[in-house]
Amino acid sequence: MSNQYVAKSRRLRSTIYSSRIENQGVTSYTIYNHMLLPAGFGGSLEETYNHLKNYVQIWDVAAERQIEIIGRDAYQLVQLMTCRDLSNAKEGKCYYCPIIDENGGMINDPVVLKFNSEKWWISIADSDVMLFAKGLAIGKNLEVSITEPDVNIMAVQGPKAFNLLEKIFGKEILDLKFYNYKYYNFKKTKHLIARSGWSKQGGVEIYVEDSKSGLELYDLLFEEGKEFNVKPGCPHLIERIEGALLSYGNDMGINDNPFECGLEKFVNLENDIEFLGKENLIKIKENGINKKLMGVKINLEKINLRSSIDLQIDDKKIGEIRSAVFSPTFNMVIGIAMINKPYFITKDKFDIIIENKKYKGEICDIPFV
Ligand code: THG
Repeated sequence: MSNQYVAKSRRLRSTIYSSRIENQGVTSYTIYNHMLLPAGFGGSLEETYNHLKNYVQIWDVAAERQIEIIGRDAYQLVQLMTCRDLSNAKEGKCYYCPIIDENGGMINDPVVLKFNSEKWWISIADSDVMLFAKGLAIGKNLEVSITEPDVNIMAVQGPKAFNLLEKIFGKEILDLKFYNYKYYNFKKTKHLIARSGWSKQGGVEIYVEDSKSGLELYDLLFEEGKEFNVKPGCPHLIERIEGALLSYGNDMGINDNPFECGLEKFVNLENDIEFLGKENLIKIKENGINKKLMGVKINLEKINLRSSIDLQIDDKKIGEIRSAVFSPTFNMVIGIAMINKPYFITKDKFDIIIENKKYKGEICDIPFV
């Protein structure tokens, strides 16, 4: 296989950290929300995985863009887009929310931050939520302003994250609870810090609005982090599959509903909140689903997925694998697959053909155990 470069341009946006991470040796990018998202820093995937699980990494995740909804009808619009009940949402909290269309299909799976009922941020995965929100607001005549402010998130992830953060922000930062956010002072600038992030290793996300102060903080994190073996990093394929953190566009899309994605915990159909696709989700819940995201384990030492691959039993398609990687922890390939009924219940063994060779795999629950 040959390698090609992606040509950068203004349309393919850089982040405020791009020049930093390029000096620090970023080796690959992916594109996310029309923006550069680092995907590798040299070294093997296993080395960076071990590093993330033992030390602390700083990630440029500015491509997790904020869609800001402000105005009298802001709550109504945010609620219209998600099946998660936000009627009792609290200021200072973050909410993982499926955003769905009129059929119940997944549009996005952002983290939603409530500031007050008239100001929200939707921290989006890779799809154009701003356009969807604008269309709804115009069609429904809602009094809101919808923008994408230039907020650049840096994540601090890993078991040593709080040792490092404490050096800069003091003991106070240790009291921040999971999926809560607060403003913390760094010199003369306040930064919004949330205890969240796309890894299961713990840490925070710093929503940088003042880029000058943010870059100063970025540099200081590396300086103060030396004793904790800090390194630049990025969302990690092995770690996120092992932790079953879903990736919109990879694991799911507009043709999958939240029940099929295992997100039923974030679907509230019992009260009278109004959101798009509610009728359909009620029907889907009554009738049951025909496919479901499941884990798969395959007896293989490596895999490099660029598109989904069918899974078969006796030459009949029973589903498709959508993300996969070799896991050092399980010592085999693990993956996330959309499995048809009844196989997501019966969990039979299946065949997968890669480069004309047939391998055996099995279906399991996610998270993997
Ligand atoms: N942080 C922020 N914005 C984001 C992401 C993020 N936007 C894009 C993308 N990631 C959105 N997708 C996810 C997927 C999973 C989680 C967060 C964002 C996640 N899930 C928790 C878990 O599965 O353990 C559960 C959350 C809960 O229980 O409420 O963290 O990472 N800012």
